[in-house]
Amino acid sequence: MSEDAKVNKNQSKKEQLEKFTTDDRGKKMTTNQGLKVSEDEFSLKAGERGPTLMEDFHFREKMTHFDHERIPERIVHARGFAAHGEFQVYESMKEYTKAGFLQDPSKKTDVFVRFSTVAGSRGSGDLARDARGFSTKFYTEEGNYDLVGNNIPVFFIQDAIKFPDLIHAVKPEPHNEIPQAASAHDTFWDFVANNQESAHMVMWTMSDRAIPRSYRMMEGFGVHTFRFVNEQGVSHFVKFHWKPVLGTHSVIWDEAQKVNGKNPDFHRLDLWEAIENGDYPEYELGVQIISNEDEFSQEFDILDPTKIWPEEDIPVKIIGKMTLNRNVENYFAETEQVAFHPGHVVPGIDFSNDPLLQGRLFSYTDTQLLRLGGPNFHELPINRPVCPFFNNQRDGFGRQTINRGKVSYHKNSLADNTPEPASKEEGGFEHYHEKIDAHKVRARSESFKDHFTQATLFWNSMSKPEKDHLIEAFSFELGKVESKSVRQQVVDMFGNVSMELATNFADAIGVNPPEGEDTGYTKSSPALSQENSVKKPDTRKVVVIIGQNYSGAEVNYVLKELKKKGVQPEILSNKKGMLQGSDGSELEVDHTFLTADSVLFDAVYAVGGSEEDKKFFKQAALFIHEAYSHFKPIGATQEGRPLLHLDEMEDAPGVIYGGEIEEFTDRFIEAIAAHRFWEREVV
Ligand code: HDD
Repeated sequence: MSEDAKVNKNQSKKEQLEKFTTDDRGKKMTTNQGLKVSEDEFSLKAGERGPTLMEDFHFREKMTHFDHERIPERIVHARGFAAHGEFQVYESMKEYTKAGFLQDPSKKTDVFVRFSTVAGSRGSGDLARDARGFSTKFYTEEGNYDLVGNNIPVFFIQDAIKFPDLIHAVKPEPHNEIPQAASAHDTFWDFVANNQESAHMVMWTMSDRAIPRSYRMMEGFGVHTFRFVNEQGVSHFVKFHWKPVLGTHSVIWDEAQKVNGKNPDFHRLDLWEAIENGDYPEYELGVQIISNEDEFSQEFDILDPTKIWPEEDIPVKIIGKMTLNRNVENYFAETEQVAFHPGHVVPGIDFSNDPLLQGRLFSYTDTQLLRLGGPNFHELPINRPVCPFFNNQRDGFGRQTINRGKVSYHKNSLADNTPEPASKEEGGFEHYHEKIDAHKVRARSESFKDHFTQATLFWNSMSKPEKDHLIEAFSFELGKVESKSVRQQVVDMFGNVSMELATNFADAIGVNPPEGEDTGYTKSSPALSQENSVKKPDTRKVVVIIGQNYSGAEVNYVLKELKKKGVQPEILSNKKGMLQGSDGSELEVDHTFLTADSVLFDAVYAVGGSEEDKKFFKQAALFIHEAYSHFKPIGATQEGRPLLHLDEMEDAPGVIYGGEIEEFTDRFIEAIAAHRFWEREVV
């Protein structure tokens, strides 16, 4: 490649990563110095039964590298999973922003997205009750743009200076490091009760949003108010949303806890498999926009990160789509070493004065310095921009770039005063020229001091099952709090949100109901309820409980129809191997009663088989009963029907059996598309 091409060409992220990717398969083993190794089983010794020799450089190199394999885990969001993909804007956003990647609908921008839980360690379970991180790195031609958001649109605190306090409170308690990846303990709830700005976010983390069904079925939010700035220098306030094409869906708390035991990698595996199967997760990018002039038009302060902009008041304009279509090659090199930063912006996107955002702008670089061992983390393949970059920064641990020449300062004459800053016209980033005229103060604006109205808005917007889940979540979490005083403080605090909510969980946790009156605030925002989200059968997992000599023709028909609708049937029996159908057809078993569990599936299709014994019957019946108590669709044909507990399940919503096979299949697919049947009475 000519020098010119090397310097000036933008690369696709895939091409760039390939240059750093190696494949050891089929190769001779060498040391890191390239020396071929003749033996890798025995260290060098003085005699077969003698001591190991210091001279054994191969042993020392191998052991030293191993001893240094771990790096500090992220202080928050330690457990994560990521994938590559691409983003395309639907129409030019020129009117609002000059950001290059938001101009041309024919252009694709490579992205890397990392999802995470917040509180747990790297090895914790995926189904913790927690916010989920949703970080996107756009590798644009103008540099990397990072949208570092969560699946919850508000935050616990209003000023970044309180972040260490919040995280100390939610992490395992320091004296005994218990509990892992959970907010159900004294210090977290003590923080909540004594920092009441957390009320709104706590409503979200106690809701179903905090236990998503899948990373593919979660919304993402930039949380803060940002700015769009157009070519003319005109700014608009903007909030970012990711809307999953499959809709926003959750599991229930009993399932979440069991999933953490049965398959702690549930969300990781789900994302990995979806991409491997070609069911690429898709999210539409939406923006809410408020003009500069309307900064004070709302009943809340738009700079306050504990507030949403209700979608019914300020519609979300859908502007593009992201598709995740490639799994990583190597978890550590990519997912663990990726470094996000809300301060990685491109021309056309700028910050607001949200004090939480302002503090984040410091914290993210600082944390990478420790985590990734120095200031050259931008050179790691996953973090490199795909556009060329030049400046006078030099040296430091692990430096990879070999900067030619002797000039590393600005201004200079020896290199014609280059690299030189670019003008605005040449794409140089210019901070938005906001006029500031103020006193230096440590204070919070009066306009940030209403902590309850939007928490009530959230409560008002929930369906009946969602409200029940909230009451149960508060009852569970506070039921684990030892301090009675803290429990009482939390009840009193949430009386300001809803008397119905607080009175109900007060009863469950053995403290007095809150005093006072209900707030009388009746506004609701239907967009907040997941009941109103898109529901589809696509990629829902149906477990087929089946035995030898199953009724072949029927089963084959149902499986074919399920697959046509994008449903994923998986075969479960009492042992692995092949099953024979009554018509001579065959099915291979994917799971057994030992290796899988009801909580890992969205629906059950009970088929049974004419040769199965009592043990099969008992295990299948238990499995199905659990699915039933989790409100999931259940279908049964032929020998599958006796597996249902008909005394309880007969004519229950979402339990499908009987009729011609075509009719059964249609009704079963409809039930799968409905996801859950909350109206079931479960004892
Ligand atoms: Fe943060 C990581 C999201 C407030 C300090 N944060 C981190 C990640 C996400 C968020 C998704 C994981 C990035 C990854 O996948 O590598 N953080 C948020 C959101 C916030 C927020 C949506 C509020 C709106 N964060 C926040 C504050 C501070 C931090 C107020 C500190 C002042 N966050 C960090 C951090 C982390 C981090 C310590 C840990 C690892 C990292 O940055 O790279 O710097």
